[in-house]
Amino acid sequence: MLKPQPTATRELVSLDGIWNFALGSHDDKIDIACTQPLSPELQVPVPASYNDIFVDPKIRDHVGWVYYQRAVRVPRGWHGEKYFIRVDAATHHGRVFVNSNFVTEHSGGYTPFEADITHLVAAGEEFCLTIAVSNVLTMDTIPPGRVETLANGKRKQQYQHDFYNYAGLARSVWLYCVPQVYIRDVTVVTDLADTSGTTGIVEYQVITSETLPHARIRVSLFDEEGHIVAQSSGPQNRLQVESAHLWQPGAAYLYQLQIELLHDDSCDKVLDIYTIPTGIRSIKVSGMQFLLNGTPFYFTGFGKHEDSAIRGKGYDPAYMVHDFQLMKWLGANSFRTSHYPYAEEVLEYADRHGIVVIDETAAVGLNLAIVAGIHGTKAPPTFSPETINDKTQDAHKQALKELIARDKNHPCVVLWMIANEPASGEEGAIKYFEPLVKLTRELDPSRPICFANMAFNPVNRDLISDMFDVLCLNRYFGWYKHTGDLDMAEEALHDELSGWQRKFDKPIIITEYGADSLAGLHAVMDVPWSEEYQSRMLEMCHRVHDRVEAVIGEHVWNFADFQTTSQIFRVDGNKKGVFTRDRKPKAAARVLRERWNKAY
Ligand code: GCB
Repeated sequence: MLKPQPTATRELVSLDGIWNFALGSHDDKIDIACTQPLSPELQVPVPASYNDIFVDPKIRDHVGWVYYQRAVRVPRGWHGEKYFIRVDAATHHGRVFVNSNFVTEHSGGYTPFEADITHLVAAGEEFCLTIAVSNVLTMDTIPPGRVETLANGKRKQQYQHDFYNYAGLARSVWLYCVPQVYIRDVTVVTDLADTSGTTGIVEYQVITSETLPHARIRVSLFDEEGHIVAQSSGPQNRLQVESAHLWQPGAAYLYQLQIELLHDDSCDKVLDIYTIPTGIRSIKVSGMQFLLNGTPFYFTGFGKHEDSAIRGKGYDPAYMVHDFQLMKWLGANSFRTSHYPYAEEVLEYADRHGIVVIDETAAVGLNLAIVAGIHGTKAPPTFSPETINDKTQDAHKQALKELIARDKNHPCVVLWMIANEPASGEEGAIKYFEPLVKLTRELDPSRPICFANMAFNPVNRDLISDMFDVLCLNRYFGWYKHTGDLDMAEEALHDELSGWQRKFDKPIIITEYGADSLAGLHAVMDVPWSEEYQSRMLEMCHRVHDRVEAVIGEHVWNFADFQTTSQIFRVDGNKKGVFTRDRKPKAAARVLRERWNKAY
């Protein structure tokens, strides 16, 4: 799915800003009256989660639909064009209305959707745009959850993941136009032709709104100086670039792949034009190595969250750039979009600056043993008709399709993570995951795939790891296990990682390791929650990572402290950040800076 882009043939209007806002009723019904003009009594910024904007628990804890509304004018110059409303994210369900006419709906809170509204409003006209957004999670959604009705009649959203269920329009909304005949989609796959790594291959496939003769699709690859280095025609082809500048971690080089649809009687007349920033690089998993451009790559960095005070999961370019600067300061070369696809702007920035990304779906919480473990209750089976079932699997398939459709052309994305900490030791896991693995490989045969395994499913219990290319392990030795005893933790971590290496001979990335720490709490001894303990725990893990050959990467959990749902074992959120929520470094930052700034 192409991100809207202003080009010589396309225009784009941002609908970000202040919108009118209203709370829906306390059920799952859409209130059609809310698509009539709303009072401006409550107003919210877009993009932002709405939960922490107000100081009203009724809004923060609301379960169900809310309504966003604003007036929009279609530019008068768009006569004869096709125009679309595009919502970058509505968490978790969105319904779009144009002057009370229902236009489209979408489930999945972290991927975009759009609708053609050309037939509903004329160029030059103003209309009332309403977007209804529901935050409800059920066993049919990704991520899954359950709405509980309390004794006092209040509805409460339950879910199995650690981060707060922020909701709303957390990313941009756009009105954009394309010509009548237009480029609908483009897929770009790159590789290196030889082991010496000098000849780059760029394969492309273009889908147009109507079938065109070959000669009317022209594709040109420009280098960073603006020179054409390869050219071709037709909807699919393979370009070869001699002495290619490679997209390298920490040293990105971006070519521009320009696609033009030409008029039938003149090559000088361009009907539509779209450009894809293209990094030429190869990815290969070989034995216990992860090869980027033929060279073994060691991942250093973080599992992150889109999370900040007040705006919740709202996209904020200032936070984004600052986070990248902090990662660079530490010597991090990569991060994981835990636990959902991030705003596309984040991937564009990573492309431009050579930061490697593990891209994750929102399939988190597919494990009923974790919550049961916390509360000391007996866990129901995770995979059953009443719990994670065929409908969840359908939603998961859709989430994979949308993730890959959106992110497939980003050179920074080197690995698809299809789930975080599912119940991979339960019987139903094989039947649940087999079709998802197959689908992911069909959708993108060019990238390896993984899932994040959790401690309850060690090597002798996990049933699905053989389906994946890279083993990703989330491990908290020294925190959830052997708390405060780093000697025991070190031995146990080493034993466990060695076991995985022996059984699979595949590369291992430690996709989570870390400890909570309260900024400002200091201790001489190994006192959990102190900044020193967090540092010493990371150092302990690093000693082990360096001793296990298969370990090809480490992502600390988490980059920054983040908000969680109210729980007794969280103190105003999860404090495993190496930075506080407002991005002040804790002592652990120094440990990482020292380690990661030496070359890997
Ligand atoms: C995990 C989860 C992550 C949690 C983290 C923690 O294993 O993947 O979402 O936030 O543990 O801090 O408990």
